[in-house]
Amino acid sequence: MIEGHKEIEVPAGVPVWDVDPYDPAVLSDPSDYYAELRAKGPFVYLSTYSALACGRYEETKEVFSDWERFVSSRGVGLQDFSLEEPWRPPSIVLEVDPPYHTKTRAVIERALSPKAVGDLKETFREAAGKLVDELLEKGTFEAVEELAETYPTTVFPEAVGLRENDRRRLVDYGEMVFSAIGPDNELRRNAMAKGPDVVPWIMEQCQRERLKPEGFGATIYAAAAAGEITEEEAGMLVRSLLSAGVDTTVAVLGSALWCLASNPGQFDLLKADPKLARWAFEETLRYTSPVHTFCRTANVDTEVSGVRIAEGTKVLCVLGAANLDESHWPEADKFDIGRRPAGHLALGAGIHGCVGQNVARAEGEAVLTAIANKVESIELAGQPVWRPNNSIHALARLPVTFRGA
Ligand code: OVM
Repeated sequence: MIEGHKEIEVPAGVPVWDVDPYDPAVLSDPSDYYAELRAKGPFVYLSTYSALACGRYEETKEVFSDWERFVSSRGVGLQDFSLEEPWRPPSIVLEVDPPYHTKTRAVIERALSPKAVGDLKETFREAAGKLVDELLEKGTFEAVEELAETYPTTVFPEAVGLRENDRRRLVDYGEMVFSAIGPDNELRRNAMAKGPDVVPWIMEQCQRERLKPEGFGATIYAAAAAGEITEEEAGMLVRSLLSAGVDTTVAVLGSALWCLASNPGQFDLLKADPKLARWAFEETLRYTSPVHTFCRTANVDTEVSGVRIAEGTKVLCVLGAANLDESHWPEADKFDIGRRPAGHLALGAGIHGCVGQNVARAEGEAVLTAIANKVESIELAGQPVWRPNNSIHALARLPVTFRGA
């Protein structure tokens, strides 16, 4: 066993690479690692973890979306849940396969439907306008804390219907669930150390009586009242919202601001046509991949692009590398809001594709539209600092200056 999964042989023709993708230095500045991973071939064997990794667009998409051969029920991190006990009861939507997945996914999809999210758009826009006004007033501010964290932790708990909001615990829980996808390294251990304070609070907020009669949580509990799922399953699906809905949007908003601050020509295009906000958001997803890596587990002996993959093999699907693959994306390393990057893998692909993407887009569009309408220039006011995490690519600090029109 290695990191909770079976040790595998090096498949014929696959290069052995001793890089540690979870080294904080790689996580903070992954572009060389991404490029080398793609250059080495469709798959590499990571000797540090006895696992395969892929970072070319085609193979990453194939492995990530083929739920029959590459299952999620054995965990989407390095640990194989068929061999080791996970750190928390598995998610009943992320870490399961059909047919069970089909049922839970339908419930959460209904709660986060285009109609449900459409009803929130005005509230999201108002909150974004107000926040951007406040930041313009300040001029220079810390964009991770004061924008990227503040916005989602204001609008999202409200949309879920939480009666109690605790920004710190919501962000720290995200840090835990996403670092849990990686190896038992210092990053994971530091995040997990907050568990005793954070986990009981999160579990408490998932209970029916803790939720308002309207919101995503209420819709999920309505499915329990209708007998579609149990009350306990409803609580677990609310836990999924709180697991996946905070750190991801925190990451993408910080990165969007970084992209605009470092590409003033692109910000000019956005200001000239604020309707491009949705494409600026989409291109930020492709260009920065807020979720950089998730794993799958081969559940059968199989083959991808001529490479034999044995049952029990963990495959790191490096979404961040696939989204920058120059053989799929012309001028992949350019942030270009005119690109319309359909098919990027930042939200996954296939049956496990991000179920919260309507919510994420509504938040992103609201914030970027408010910035496009109100802000004349965005400048870096200091060095951006990245925050290494085993599966999230996000900034820790981003000092910026907004100047008004
Ligand atoms: C969950 C969940 C879903 C997506 C991502 C995630 C690791 C968690 O259902 O708990 O983060």
